[in-house]
Amino acid sequence: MTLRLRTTMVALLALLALAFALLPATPAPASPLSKIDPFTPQLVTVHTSTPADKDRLIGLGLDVTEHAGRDYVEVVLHSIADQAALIDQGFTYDVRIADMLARELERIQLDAEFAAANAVTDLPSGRNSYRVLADFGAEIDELVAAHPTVAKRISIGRSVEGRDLTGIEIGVDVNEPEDGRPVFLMFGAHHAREWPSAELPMEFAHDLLEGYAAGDARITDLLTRGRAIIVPVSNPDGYDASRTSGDVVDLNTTVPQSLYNPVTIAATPGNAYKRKNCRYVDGQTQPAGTCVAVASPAGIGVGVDLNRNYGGLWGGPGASADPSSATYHGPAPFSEPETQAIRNLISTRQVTTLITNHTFSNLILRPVGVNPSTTSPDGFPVGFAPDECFTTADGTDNGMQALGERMAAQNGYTNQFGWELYDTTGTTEDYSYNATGGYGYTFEIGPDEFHPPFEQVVAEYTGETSAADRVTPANAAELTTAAGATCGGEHHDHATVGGGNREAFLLAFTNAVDAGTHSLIRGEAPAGATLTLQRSGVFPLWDGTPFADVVATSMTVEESGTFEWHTNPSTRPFVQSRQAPILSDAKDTLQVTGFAAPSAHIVASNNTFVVTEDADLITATVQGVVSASGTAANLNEHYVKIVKDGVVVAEATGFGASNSVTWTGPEGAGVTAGTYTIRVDNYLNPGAYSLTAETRDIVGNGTPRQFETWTMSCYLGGSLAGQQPVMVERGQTVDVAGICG
Ligand code: 0X9
Ligand code: ZN
Repeated sequence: MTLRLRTTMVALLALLALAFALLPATPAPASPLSKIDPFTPQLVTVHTSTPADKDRLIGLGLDVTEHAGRDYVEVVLHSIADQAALIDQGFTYDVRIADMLARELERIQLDAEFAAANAVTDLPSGRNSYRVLADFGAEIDELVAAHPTVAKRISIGRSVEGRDLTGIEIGVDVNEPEDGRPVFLMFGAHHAREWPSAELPMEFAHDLLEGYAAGDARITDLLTRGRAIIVPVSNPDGYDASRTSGDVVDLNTTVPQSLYNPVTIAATPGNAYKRKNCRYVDGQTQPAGTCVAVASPAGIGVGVDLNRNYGGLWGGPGASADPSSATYHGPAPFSEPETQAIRNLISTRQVTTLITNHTFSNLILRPVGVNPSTTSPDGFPVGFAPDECFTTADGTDNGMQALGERMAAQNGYTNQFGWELYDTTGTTEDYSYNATGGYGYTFEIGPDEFHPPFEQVVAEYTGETSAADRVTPANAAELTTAAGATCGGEHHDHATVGGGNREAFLLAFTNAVDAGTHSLIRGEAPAGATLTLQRSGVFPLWDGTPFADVVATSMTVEESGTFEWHTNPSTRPFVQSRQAPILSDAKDTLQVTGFAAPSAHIVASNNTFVVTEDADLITATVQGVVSASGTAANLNEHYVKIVKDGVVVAEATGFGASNSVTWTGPEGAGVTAGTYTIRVDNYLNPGAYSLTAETRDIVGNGTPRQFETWTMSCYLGGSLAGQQPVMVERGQTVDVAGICG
């Protein structure tokens, strides 16, 4: 029977001493650890001098963090193979944390000292150390017991290994039927190792409930006008594995005892740096415990990246089809029970604002996830989110960018698009925004670690961070230029923080209950009537496949005989922004069959495209081709850019069989006649490519601006009493007459 150790550092040291005492007096024939990959994970800063370098790096499928700047990306190296992949591809890097296991042990030590010195902290719960999985459910039960009319435990589903996806719903009269109030939704721990992302939402639950109990006017107002739903651990299997098998593990569990490792106590980080969920075999469930019992290098190879598994443009740039990749998108959109449960929650409530918490990099990220000039499945640029800017009735801008700015002023983070560091598809907020129109953000909490010493968690919540910890990257302004441009607004760097993430969360909740940034449907109906709102539609996956989606929510009419239903707009942003114009035949065209680039070199090919007459748009598409010798081209390494007067005006840098970019001219005003350069950046590719560029005019609106309606129904005593289509836009209030007949 193998010896399994999960131990504190003290116990480990004792065992190490014992192990050495038991070693044979004669030297072993080889190093006792020679059979074991001695590599411990490292956090390294990879130099990427161009954005394309960054994409090329991401294409390697390594464990890339969100911590990146103009010329670097931080990457976790889990094995010698990871390290070799970097070196082989000619990347250079600096080591930031040379031994993440040692850092893990150091953190355990620091946390023990911190807890010993601080029996109670400034957190709403007073906690002084990280929770374990069971703490969340137990604490939710305690909160509900202490605040029974304001808090309710909910279960939204189960994980791959059958663990409960537990949440807490908070609002005045929370046990009464749905009454048309909007929902502010918050998630933590999609990624296993990102522990603070579960701590902060849980603290916010305490804050709301204790604030309400203490008569705090602002919190009482929020909980009267809306409900908060908090699911602190979205990936409980992975979280539990990371949290509890992150301590030192005896390698005898994976390497049979032999002369070479008599009683070896060697250390691995277990699952401390696991990212994904615990799916071992696509589509199959498995007993609880498999995730920690079956070895995988630092738990990273196994599982689906839940934050690539959602349906919004699933399967596109920044997501991998390779199950061993850190960003494996899974075999299908919503293939995982965890994302299915979240989808079900978002589709059955009117979630007007959402924050999904992650670590790290001090960022507030918002849709879209892909460079806006990338050609989307319908042939037009992906574009900016239609609600990037939105002017409310009072004349102020309250779009997603503006709310991001206000929150950033509180937590001191940088407010920017999801795509600014790297493309992603299939993420939580891209899906929820596309499917519902509810504002959605990813928070990347903390400056530099997945799970830093706990003291930092306290500071991130309260805002008492040290200056050093909240410094935004030197190039933050550069990274957010595009963000500043779109609403005609300015970007601000937040060198100082206000009320920390506590205050940022409160601002998000405030937006969630403000009808000015969503929609309101009002009317009269008999008390006790059940009203429903339903909308079916499709949104495309990245390959263009239509993917069906239904939102179906309900409420009960109260004694007053009137209702006010806070909803998302009836037309989804994706539909609203897609007008599917009819295009003319190609006007000017360029056709090039490319060269075979020398291997392991970055080669830019500049192709001149003379546009003889003005046009509405220019599209350039590059495709890898099979070389004459029959060698299949690496189809993943061509980027295509439209260059005017030496400036890249639009580019597509995704990984895939082809890349296509569409430019509609400055501010969409059309393309003027002149000489353009269509640049193909060809990476590491001995194959060739074909390039097409063409201009076209928009000759009509195939489908004029599309609208969607909610189907509103009234049920009296369980039978259908009336039904109407209801169209309502963002910021609009619609009065519905006679919905119950
Ligand atoms: O890559 C991710 O899933 C997130 N970063 S992390 O380091 N926590 O893994 C970032 C997701 C950003 N999503 C979009 N803005 N689309
Ligand atoms: Zn994450």
